[in-house]
Amino acid sequence: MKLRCLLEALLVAAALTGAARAEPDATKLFADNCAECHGADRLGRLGPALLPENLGRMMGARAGAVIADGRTATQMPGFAGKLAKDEIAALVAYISTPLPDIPVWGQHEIEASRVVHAQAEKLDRPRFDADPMNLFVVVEAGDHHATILDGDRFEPLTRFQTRFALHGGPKFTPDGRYVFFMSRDGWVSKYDLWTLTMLAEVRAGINARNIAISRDGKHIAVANYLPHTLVMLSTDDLSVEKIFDVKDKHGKSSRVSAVYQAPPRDSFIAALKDVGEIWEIATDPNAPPVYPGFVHSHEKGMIEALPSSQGLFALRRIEVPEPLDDFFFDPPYRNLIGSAREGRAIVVNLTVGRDVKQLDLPGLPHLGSGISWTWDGRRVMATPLLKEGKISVLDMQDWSEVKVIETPGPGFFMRSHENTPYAWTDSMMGAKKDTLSIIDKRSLEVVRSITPEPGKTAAHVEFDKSGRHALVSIWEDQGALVVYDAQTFTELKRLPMSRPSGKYNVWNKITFSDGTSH
Ligand code: DHE
Repeated sequence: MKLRCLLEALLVAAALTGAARAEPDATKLFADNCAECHGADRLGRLGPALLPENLGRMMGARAGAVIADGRTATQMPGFAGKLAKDEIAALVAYISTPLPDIPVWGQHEIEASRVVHAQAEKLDRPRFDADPMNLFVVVEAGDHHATILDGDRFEPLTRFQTRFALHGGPKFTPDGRYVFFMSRDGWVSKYDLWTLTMLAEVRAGINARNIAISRDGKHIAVANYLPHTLVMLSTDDLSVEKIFDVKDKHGKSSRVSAVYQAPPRDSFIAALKDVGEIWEIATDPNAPPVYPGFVHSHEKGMIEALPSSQGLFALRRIEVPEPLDDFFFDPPYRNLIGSAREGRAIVVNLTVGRDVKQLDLPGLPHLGSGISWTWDGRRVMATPLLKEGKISVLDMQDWSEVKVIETPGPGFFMRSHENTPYAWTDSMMGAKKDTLSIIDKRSLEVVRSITPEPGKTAAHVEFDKSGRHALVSIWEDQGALVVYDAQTFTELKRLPMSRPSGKYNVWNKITFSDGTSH
């Protein structure tokens, strides 16, 4: 009897040990704990999509910490009391694994996602007395909010919740009334700055990069990584106007790294991540026909003419020696400089439609953050390097390097304004992340360093409409927006904000100011 009891006890113990050793079932854990908010397909519902492409730097230990402790100021609870450490680790591994197939996200899915919050009203002027041309839209990434700031008094007009993880610059209609935001989950939101109201939203992709607005303000282009599409939306009601299934002329599919507006050309220019083509898409309804040439068809074993197109959304393919992302354009939009892999940059002449120069630009230039101005009688552009504490200044005529300006560490953004002789840049990617460098655009020397708060990341500067004030972010969850006098560099005001990742001045954006991003 005793022996049987002992045996039974041993069997129970063995079973328990075995249970403790069994691998946690991540699929079941996800279905039980996460699917309700993040979707059984991981594509997002109330909560964001949980795909490696969308999570970016939120993967690994950071994702584990969020699952364990939750996220403040969101509906994400902490699971530390409910799930064991190995179960949390299994969930992290699960959401870090790409989906086996690229999900379908076409016209039907986009249209079905539409949320209409309010109708636009007919108004002659805004509902407030602040200058509508000097408003700032401040994206607060810490708790996924946006603040609309009066750029004369530096006082918030309103603050509202945005979609999770906005990325890239919001884009404004040419009259400055409406602004469009985009989230990494592909949500595009239309907001009325005159009534301070969110109007409508659609999900144009599953993992999106950025948006651009057409010269006439009628169309929005959405660059997607997932699926491989470039989506055209009407700015009126966010309805789908066209979806480009992005493939090169040989049929190879590609992610879209970014899309930009080229105002003098009345077109969008898109950077393709995986193929050696740049796409130009007409936003002029009367655009002349584009003949994209011929291709060898492996299926049919013959040379085939590619379909030509004309008018609105006519597609022109520009072949380049290798995939380029992160573009900077010269002011007339005749040339672009794009970064290729291995520290190389390629200049493409958009008029003739081919590459004209290759440059060595080691240190990973962040061309999208570049700015340009006239120096010593010639046009120059300057771009921070993501891997080195340097600013590279290039002559835009012959693309030679005019100067390399040393900064305390690698930076991400650079900003200026027509009415200031200074350019401001950060060192947020290095040890001196708390320090901004102010460069004199005449001497190309750093003339001042500013540390808004020791030990706290300082980054992303934007000027007001007049260029007299520079607004700087303290890029922390308990961060701030700091207003500086742009001539004396003295601090004028500090507004608490939650990781204000970017700020965008209506006037500077709609006039394509030299010192800011477009
Ligand atoms: Fe960005 C703009 C690409 C990581 C914050 N970023 C852009 C643009 C591109 C780009 C192409 C221009 C789009 C536009 O304005 O319409 N960013 C990339 C990357 O490829 C990269 C390195 C990797 C990635 O994961 O996408 C990257 N970006 C980041 C970040 O980690 C940042 C610092 C934090 C975040 O919020 O994701 C970041 N990117 C920004 C911001 C802008 C931006 C704030 C708009 C700057 C502006 O003033 O216009």
